[in-house]
Amino acid sequence: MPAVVQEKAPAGSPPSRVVPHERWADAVLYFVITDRFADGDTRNNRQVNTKAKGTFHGGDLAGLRQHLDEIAELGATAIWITSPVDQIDGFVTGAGFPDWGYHGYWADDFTKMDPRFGSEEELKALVDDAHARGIKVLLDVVYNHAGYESKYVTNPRTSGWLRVGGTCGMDDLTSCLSGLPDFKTELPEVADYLIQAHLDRAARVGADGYRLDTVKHVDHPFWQEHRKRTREKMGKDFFLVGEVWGGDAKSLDPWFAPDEMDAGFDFSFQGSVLGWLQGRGRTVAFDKYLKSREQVRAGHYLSQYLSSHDVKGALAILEGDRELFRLAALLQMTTQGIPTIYYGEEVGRPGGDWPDNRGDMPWGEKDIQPGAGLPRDEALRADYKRMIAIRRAHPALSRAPHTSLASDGDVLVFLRRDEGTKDAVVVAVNRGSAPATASFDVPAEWGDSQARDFWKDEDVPRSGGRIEVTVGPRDARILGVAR
Ligand SMILES: [Ca+2]
Ligand SMILES: [Ca+2]
Repeated sequence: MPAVVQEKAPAGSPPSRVVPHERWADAVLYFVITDRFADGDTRNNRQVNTKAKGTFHGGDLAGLRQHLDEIAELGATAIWITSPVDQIDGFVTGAGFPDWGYHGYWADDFTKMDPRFGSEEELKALVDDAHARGIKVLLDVVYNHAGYESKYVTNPRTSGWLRVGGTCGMDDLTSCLSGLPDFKTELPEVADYLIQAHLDRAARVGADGYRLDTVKHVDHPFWQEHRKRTREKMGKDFFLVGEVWGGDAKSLDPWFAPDEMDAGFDFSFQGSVLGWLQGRGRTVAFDKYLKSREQVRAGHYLSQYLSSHDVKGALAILEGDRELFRLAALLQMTTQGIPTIYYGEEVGRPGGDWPDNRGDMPWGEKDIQPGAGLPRDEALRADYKRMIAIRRAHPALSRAPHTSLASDGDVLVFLRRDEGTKDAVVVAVNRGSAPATASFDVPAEWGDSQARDFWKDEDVPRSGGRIEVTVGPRDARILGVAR
């Protein structure tokens, strides 16, 4: 019998690999609702009805593992997956339809995996396969609450750990968010249990960090203890990105100043970018906004998204205008901070308001459930790949400060210049319907090298020490020299 059996990739198709990011500032994050991505094992399907919005759709860790190349080929360096822990076995009807815990935010038992998503062995295999492709994995973790009527509430041993009904408070920390049982994270016994349950799993599967849910609803001493213990067990690189609702460069500082986490989602980016592209507000104001994002505390990061599971997606806000959506993505990928791509938006998943913003991953002609047959915009995906590749090749785009070069009329021109790598890139975006001109002094970092437009993939001539280019209507240029 052969001693070695190849159990993965079929012959002739080695797994796609990305160059791993060296620092989190350079990461490109891809967020997946596991239940809505790919169904890799129909044997674990329960409460599955792909036609209903609030039921499980059958996606699982096995399916995500089978289609990791989809994400690797795009160029993402990290994946954030919704929580795989055991969810309550029922539904709520407050929204007017049966709504289940397919999203992973209604835990029944943090120490168990939900069989509908898969086993811990499957989670570990997913992490191992992601690592083999150069991709890191962040687990979504909820400390603030349990699912409705979860075992933590009904078990007499733990029922005192939670605020429910009349014991719910009135402030951010003690209120019962959406009526969910609120953990008394201020009690050492509760904090210890919650931290340990997640940390044990993260260690067993080799996760690279967490996306932290509902951060402002849990007390600061908890987050400080949490930071200490995650670092003790997982090392100092274990990455923590928090959801502080409404967070931006300034309002995240109470969590960054005590170093409770590395990064936070930037809730200001979507509205600012889409508003400017739609012609609302002056270019100079948008330019100032981009500059203001640098106020984030040193060593900490913003993560900018265009769509998420909690807000209306960018393509829907833009009423399906893919030209403007492409420009929004280009601004996301040429701006400081960690871009988070919400699964499927890169192929034009239409999104919409909740719960339509949690639809199935579109797989087009590929026979992958639950999103087989949903149209895919491959041209848009190809543009995403190019934007990500340009960003990864030019550290100035992820690390450098923002310097305004022009902000007149409908055209924004800015320079990103990174001292450490001597990399400099000029970005010009035209939101208007007429061609415009962008002209600027050649950055010293370019020396005598041939200037290129990486986005148009063409050489750009210079005249004296200046460059002058035309920026087409609703179009952009990304200029620099090859590295
Ligand atoms: Ca399944
Ligand atoms: Ca709370």
